[in-house]
Parts: sequence; C-alpha cells; structure tokens
Amino acid sequence: MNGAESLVRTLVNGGVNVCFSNPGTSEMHFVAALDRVEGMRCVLALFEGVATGAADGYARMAEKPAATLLHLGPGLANGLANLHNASKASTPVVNIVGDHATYHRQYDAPLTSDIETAAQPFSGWVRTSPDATRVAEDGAAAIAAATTPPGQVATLILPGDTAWDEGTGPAVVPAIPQRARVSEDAIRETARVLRSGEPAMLLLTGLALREKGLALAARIAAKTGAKFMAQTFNRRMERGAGRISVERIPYPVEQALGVLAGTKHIVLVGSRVPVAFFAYPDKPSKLAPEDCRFTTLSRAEEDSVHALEWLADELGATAQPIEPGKFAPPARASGPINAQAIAQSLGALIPENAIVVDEGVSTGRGFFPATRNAHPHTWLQNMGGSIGIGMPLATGAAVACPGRKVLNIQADGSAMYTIQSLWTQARENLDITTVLLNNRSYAILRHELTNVGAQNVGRKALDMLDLSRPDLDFVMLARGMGVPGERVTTMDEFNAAVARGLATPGPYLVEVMLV
Ligand SMILES: Cc1ncc(C[n+]2csc(CCOP(=O)(O)OP(=O)(O)O)c2C)c(N)n1
Repeated sequence: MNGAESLVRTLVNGGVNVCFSNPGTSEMHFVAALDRVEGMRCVLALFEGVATGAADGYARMAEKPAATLLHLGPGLANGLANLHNASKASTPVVNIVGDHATYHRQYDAPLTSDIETAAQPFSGWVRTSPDATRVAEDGAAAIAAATTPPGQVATLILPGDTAWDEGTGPAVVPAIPQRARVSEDAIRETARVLRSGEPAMLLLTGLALREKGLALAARIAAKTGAKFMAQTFNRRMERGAGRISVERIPYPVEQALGVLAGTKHIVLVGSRVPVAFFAYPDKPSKLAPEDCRFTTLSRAEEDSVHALEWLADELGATAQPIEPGKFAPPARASGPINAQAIAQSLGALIPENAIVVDEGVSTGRGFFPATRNAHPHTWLQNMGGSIGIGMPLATGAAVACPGRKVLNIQADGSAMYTIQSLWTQARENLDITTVLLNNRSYAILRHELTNVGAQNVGRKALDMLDLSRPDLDFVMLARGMGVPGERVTTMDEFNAAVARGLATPGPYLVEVMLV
C-alpha cells in the first residue's frame, strides 16, 4: 500500500469522512487512493477558499474535522483567508497541502514555495511529512492536533513521494485529551465575585451558547443579579423556541460601550476580553469600563458547561426562573424591502431545526430580536472578520447535516469572494437557500469612512465602496452554476420566494433588491 492510501485509510479510520478538495498533479495519488478506500466523501471546490470555509462549516456542525486537499503554496494561499476564520473560531481542520517530491524541491520548479512558512500564522500545528513510511502516522497526528480542545487548523504538507512510495498502512490516531475541567479556585473566585452584589456580567461563547450552557447561565444570572451576554461573534449558537435567548455585545463601538457601561465585573466563560473590531481615532480599543475587573471562569479549551454547572451548584442556583423562548414568530412583513422587514419575515420563515449562516454584514446586523422566537435553529457567524465565509460555511454545514435546511443570509459584496460555492452546492445537491442581500455596495465601509474620520471624501473614494456599473445579477450567476433562483423587489415576493426556496430540495437563491 502506498503512502497516499495509508493516509486516506488513516483519515477514514480516524473519523475524517469528508475531504473538500481542489487538487493538482502533486495530489494525484491521494485522489487515486480515494477510489480504493470506502468511507471518504470527496467534494470538489472550484476555489480553495470554498474548500477551507466549507471545512470550517462542516466541523462546526459535525463536531469533527473534515480534511481539505490543496495544491502546493498557491493553493494554500487561495485558501488562507477562510483558514484564518476557521482558526479564529477554533474549528478543527485537517488541512492537507500537496508539495513537490522531496528530491524535486531543490530545482525551484514553478510551483515551489515555502509552504510551512505560509501555513504557520493560520495553523496551530504544521508538519511536513518526510517520507511515505511516516505519512500515515503524521496524518493521525494531524487529526489529534486538529481535535485537541478547543480545536485548531492542523496543516499537513505532503511531498509527492510520500504519496507514491511504499507506505506502512493506516496508523491509529493517538488519544485526544478531553476538555479539561476548571479548577476549584476558578469556581470559588467567580462565586465570590458574583456574590459581591457589584454589577457583573457573564460573557459567554463556545459551548456555553448551546441549550444547556444558556440555561445554566440564566439560572446563575437570576440567582445573583448578574447579566449574561454572548460575544459579538460566535462559532455556533443555539437559538429560537425552547432555548434561552441571549443578546450579543453590539458591533458598533459606541453601542458596545453603552451596553458595558457600569459593569464592575466581567466573568469570562470561554470568552475573551471584549475589544473593538478596529481602532478608531478618539475611541477606546477596550470596550469594558476602565475599572471593570475580569474573572476567568473557563478558558476556551476548558469545559465551560461543566464549569457553569458547578458554579450553579456552588451558588445554589437551582431554579430556572427565565422561561426558554416560546414559538411565537412575528407575522411576515409586507410592503417595501428593508432590513427590519427582512428580519421580521425571517423570524416567521426560519424552518424548524434550520442552520442559519449569517454573513448579512450591515443589513443583517439587527436580525437577532425578530428571530428570537422563531423555530429552534442554529446560528453560525464569522469569527475572523475575513469576508467571503458565508457561502462556503453554508456548503460545509449542509454536507455535515443532510437532514437540516440551511439558510444562508448573504451580503452581496461578501458573496463575490467565494461565489463558486454555488457550483459545489448544485453538484452535491445541498439543501441551501441563499438569501442574497443586494445593496450594490460595500455599505458597511461607507459608515467606516466617517468613523475613521476621513475628510474630503470624493468620487474616487466612493467608487471603491460601490458595486454598480455594472450591476451584478446574482440570479444569472446562480443559474450559470446550476442553482435556480429568483429576484424579489417587495416583501410579499420575498416571503413567497424564500418559502419556495426552503420547500425546494437542493440549492436555491433569492436575490433581494435593497435600495
Ligand atoms: C478578505 C477581506 N477583504 C476585505 C475586507 C474589508 N471589508 C469589510 S466589510 C466589506 C464590504 C462588505 O460588503 P457587503 O458584503 O456587500 O456587505 P454590506 O456592507 O453591503 O452590508 C469589506 C470589503 C474584509 N473584511 N475581508
């Protein structure tokens, strides 16, 4: 058995059953091995940023990593932006990058580059396999590295000869550590802070934003008078009917400062000290008041849910005083299209157990309140700020959860980075409805122009934020990639089209014309 087959068998035995790939010559043996090994679904992406973003969406929903298969340094480079996002979300990814055969590198052939150095800033673990007898073992180590809590990008670089030389057969994945439990000191100190009676807030992210964590946080909050909130951006939240609803720290700096004003203690539950997304002249970087103290209940790699359970016991917070949300959707909006009307209709239209992928950018910022009492659903966000994640994330989530509807709320500018996702969605017949928010601009950056204090803004500057001349036609783009769709200009059309998309198996795109 050659190295490539030894690696594919190792991956499958190690629970890695999906590979999002865009291969080249150096990966041909790996591709050939896929046909000899049962149990690996291989999904072709037409741009590497689709493959890496899909691996992120897959792992967030499947709770185990997918592999990628990328072509040398340039293939990796095309995939790095969404690996950056995956890495900020602590998503496990087994990121496989082919390389020239070891003996060929010295000749500096056209595709030669320093892949390890390129991978390093976006990976928690990087290894180049030295030869075919080591590749299975290295693959197993990559799975273990990727899945070690809280999860990370593990990049495995495979020189061509590691694939075609004689291998060892599959290797066994080393034991993966469980999430560590927090210390008794962390519980005691948090309990002391919450009993102090001073204004306090639990700041949640990660597993604490699933049903159980939210219920525990609500109990603790009710018992102690503390507030609880989520980070602005989170890897995955469980929302809607039957779940305790949680607000996020707002994105705009002034609003975030307002929400946190007067808070004397922030308890970090897997979360990080809240900071502004960007620096602005005359605005602070840190969002909490100067005199606010931080207490760490749990770090990202620790078991936040167990910590909350223990803390609730310690505080005697046994009662569940806050009712989970009821199914009470708003009425579908009618009339002209605007952000508020879209939010309202989405609250009514989100299907039971849907996965909502949110890259709504400026239009989508206020979608939370109106969707709070929708059917139960999962909400995925971008934690790394690199736009072009939504369509790949939706693609990966749909591969992970074939029984669930995926609703991708997608801003137009961001869509254009990884629009090729639609082709993969069509080819794999993925059940994704894309609500494409066409405002023909980089609207958020218009606000940013003012926020950073830019003066004398003229035509050239505004042209950099404008997506017209020519106007994009997303229905045509989708059709060209095998995805049916329609364009809507009123809320009544919106309601009918989104319902149609959700009722149609396979991908569908609704282009929403915003003014
Ligand atoms: C990879 C990357 N390039 C550029 C940016 C800068 N950027 C942030 S938001 C944005 C425009 C977003 O436009 P769109 O997706 O249409 O949403 P809108 O602002 O119109 O709501 C850009 C270019 C970024 N965040 N990431």
